[in-house]
Amino acid sequence: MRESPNDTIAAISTVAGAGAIAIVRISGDQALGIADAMFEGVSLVDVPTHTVHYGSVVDDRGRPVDEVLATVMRAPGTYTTEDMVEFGCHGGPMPAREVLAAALRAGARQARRGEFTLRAFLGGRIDLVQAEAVADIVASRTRRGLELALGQLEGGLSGELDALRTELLAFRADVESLVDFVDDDIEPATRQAMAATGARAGERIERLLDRCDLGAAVREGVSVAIVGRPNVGKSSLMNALLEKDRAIVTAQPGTTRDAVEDFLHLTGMAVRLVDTAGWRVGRDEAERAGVERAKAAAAGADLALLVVDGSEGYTDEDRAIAGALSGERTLVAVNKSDLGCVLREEQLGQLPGASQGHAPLRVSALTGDGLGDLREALARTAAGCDPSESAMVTNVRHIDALRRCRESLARATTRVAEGGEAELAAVDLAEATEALGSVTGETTPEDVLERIFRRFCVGK
Ligand SMILES: Nc1nc2c(ncn2[C@@H]2O[C@H](COP(=O)(O)OP(=O)(O)OP(=O)(O)O)[C@@H](O)[C@H]2O)c(=O)[nH]1
Ligand SMILES: [Mg+2]
Repeated sequence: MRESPNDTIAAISTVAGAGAIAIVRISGDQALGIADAMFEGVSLVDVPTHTVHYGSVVDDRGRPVDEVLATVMRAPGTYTTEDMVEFGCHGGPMPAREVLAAALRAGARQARRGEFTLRAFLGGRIDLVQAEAVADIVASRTRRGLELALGQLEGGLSGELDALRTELLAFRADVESLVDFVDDDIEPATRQAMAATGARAGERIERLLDRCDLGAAVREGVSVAIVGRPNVGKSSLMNALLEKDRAIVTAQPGTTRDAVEDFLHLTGMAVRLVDTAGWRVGRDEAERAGVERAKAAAAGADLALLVVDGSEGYTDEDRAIAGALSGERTLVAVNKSDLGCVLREEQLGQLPGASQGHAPLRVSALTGDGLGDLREALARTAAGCDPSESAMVTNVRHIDALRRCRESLARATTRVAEGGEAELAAVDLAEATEALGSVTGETTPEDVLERIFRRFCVGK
């Protein structure tokens, strides 16, 4: 049988394996008929929409395979906008599989990844940005990441993009009205007024793009690189914060070579901790490579946690490392407080970050002293990388498209302001509108759609 977008589809929508219940979803024109054919209890084609019914699913010889609750939902007020039936089965691997098999026998086709959500998109219930938010909700690993994705699903970003499109279209209409004029006949004041519309739209794109990095940080968790000289206790501190032996610790300097990462859950958010190799001139090839990677990790991280050994003081080497970090995004942990601290209060005040409101913290990875304060400071500083706006671009695809939009728009605006040809500006603006449309899904090519929906699981 050839696949068609009009097929009625079915899939197990819950995770495979043990669980209290499992759900088999059916969606499409034939959903009610198919569900009714495999169900014994009431006639599912006759029941009102959005009602739940107890009964059994039976196999092809009429033998029950599971007792279920059937939820009947008629188009268009459903997840997919189509007729849908969901069977709530007993958990465990067998019942849901048998129920799915019954649905396939009754004429449904196994759904592809993300096909239910694809139908919600094709049915016009959500745009592409919202469909992607659904995938983000499923993939989110932090509460803030989840909030962000929910905001996007509720249409925060879609609203921003709509406003942008309205401005673009107004600008485009203006520019197209110029096409019939001879260039010299157009008043400079008219040109300037039009260019201002273009500039406003440009600023809107700029604001959206500014928030992109933040969006990524929240979705992935803010990243914190643990950096410092060899042997100051970076890996020990990582393990102590995570409360597990994640990174290897030895008394030998140069222990950590490859960056080791893990999520640290703080109140309401997760940060991605990255333990790195101690910074110094590496003795052997592998260590040198490790140090290079550590520098790259610090540069790529949202925050740096600089670890110094308080029992040895703040050395020239520490200072050299601190010099390579940005003060605003650096927090200092003065480790090994159990061995005593040779740094005086005023010396602590001169450490990086201190003047930016991140006071250095005395801690001991060994005894756990000061770790609570360090966690709090990390949460506070990470929250500084925290977005307040819900409409945010969380997605590389969006960033690419917005950049293309910005470039085409800027070209058009310059042409209009400087008396260039209106035809060319109109072409630029057509490109800008096209780029914007690819974010929300109006002009997204088939293969891109396919890639997007492949991110989903079967049954979503
Ligand atoms: N007394 C004391 N010893 C510590 C503390 N933290 C770490 N150490 C010891 O310091 C040594 C080095 O610890 P690591 O965690 O491997 O240090 P590192 O900074 O990751 O070292 P490299 O990976 O080699 O750069 C080990 O012997 C640890 O047991 C602490 O708070 N107090
Ligand atoms: Mg280490």
